[in-house]
Amino acid sequence: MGKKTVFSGVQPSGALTIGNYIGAIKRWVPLQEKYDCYYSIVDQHAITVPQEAKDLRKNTLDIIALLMACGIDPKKSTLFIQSHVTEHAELAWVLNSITYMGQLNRMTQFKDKSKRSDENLNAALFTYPVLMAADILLYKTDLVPVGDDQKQHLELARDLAERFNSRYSDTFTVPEPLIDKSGARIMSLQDPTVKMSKSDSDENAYILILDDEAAIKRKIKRAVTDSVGEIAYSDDQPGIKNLINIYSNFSGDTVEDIVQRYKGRGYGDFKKDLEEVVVEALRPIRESFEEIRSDKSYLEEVYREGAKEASYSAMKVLRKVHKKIGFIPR
Ligand code: ATP
Ligand code: LTN
Repeated sequence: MGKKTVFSGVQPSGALTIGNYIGAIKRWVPLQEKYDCYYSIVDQHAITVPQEAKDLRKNTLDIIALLMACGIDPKKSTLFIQSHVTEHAELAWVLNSITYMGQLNRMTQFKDKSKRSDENLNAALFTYPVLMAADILLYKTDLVPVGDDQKQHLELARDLAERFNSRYSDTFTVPEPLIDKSGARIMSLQDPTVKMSKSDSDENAYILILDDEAAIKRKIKRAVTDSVGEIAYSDDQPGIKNLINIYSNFSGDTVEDIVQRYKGRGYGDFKKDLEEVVVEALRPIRESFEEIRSDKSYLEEVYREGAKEASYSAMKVLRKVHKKIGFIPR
C-alpha cells in the first residue's frame, strides 16, 4: 500500500522557540523522507487568543520561511496555511456535533490558558481541540508528531474518529501520536516547572530560533539553576535537567555523556559550552531564514501550491463525511 500520512501544525501566535524546534519541527524534517507529510501554519488556532492582525500576518509568513530554513522542503511535503483550506473549519463544525462538553471541560490546555487570561474567554478557545481533530482527520492521518503537551488533544482526535466511524461507518483513520521522550517538553528557563512557551510574558523564559548570539548567551546565563552545584540529570534539579536536555538535543550527545563530561565542574563552565552549542546549531537556520523570507514571491508560490494540494485531499474526505451524515450533495 501507499505511504503513511503525517500531519502536524504550529500556531503563528509568536516567534518560534527552541521548545517548538526540539519538540516538533526538528522531528518533522526526517519524516519527509518516508511519509506523505502535511505541515500547516494553523492561523485559525492562533486566533483563540487575541492577536493583532499585523502581527499575525507577519508571524504566519515568518513561520513558513522558518520551517523551510529548518529543512521542511515544499517539494517533499505539503506546506500550507490552515485558513486557506476551508474544509478544516467545516469539518470542525461537524465534529463539534459529536463532541461532549465534558470532554472539552477536561482539557488541561484550556484550563491553563483560561486561568492565565483576565479577559472574557472566547468560545473558540474551548472548542480548539475539535478544530485540531478536524486538521488531523481530514487527511486520514496515521501519525502526528507533537510535543508531550498535545497528547490529550490527540486522544480526543482518536476518540472522535472512533465515534464517527461507529455511528456512521468506517470513514476516518484513527491517528497515532509520535512523541519523542527526550525532547518532549523543554521547560521555561525562568521556571523549569512550566513548559517553554512563545507566549510567555517574560522573554528570558525562552530562546527563539531566530535569537541572535548575544540574546542566546544572555538568556542561558540568566537561566535558573539551583544551589546543589553539581551537574546531574535529576528531577530534584529541574533547571539543570532542562539545560542538559537542550544541550543533548542540539549537540546530539547523550545525556550520560554530558553528565560524565561535566562531573565535578561548575554550572558556569557548563553554561558557557551550552551557549556555544546553541549558537552554532541555530546559526545556519537564521542565515537561511533571512534569504527565504526576503523572497516574497517564492513564499507566495509555496503557500498557494500547498493550499491547492491540501484542498484536493481535504475536499474528498469532507464530501464523504457530509454524505454520511445526510447533507444533500450540491
Ligand atoms: P503557545 O505558547 O502560543 O501556546 P506553543 O509554544 O505551545 O504555543 P504551538 O504552536 O502550539 O506552540 O506548538 C507547536 C508544536 O511545538 C507542538 O507540537 C508542541 O507540542 C510543540 N511544543 C511547544 N512547546 C514545546 C516545548 N516547550 N517543548 C517541546 N515541544 C513543544
Ligand atoms: N494544537 C497544537 C497545534 C496544532 C496541531 C494540529 C498539532 C493545531 N492543529 C494538528 C498537530 C496536529 C498546539 O497547540 N501545539
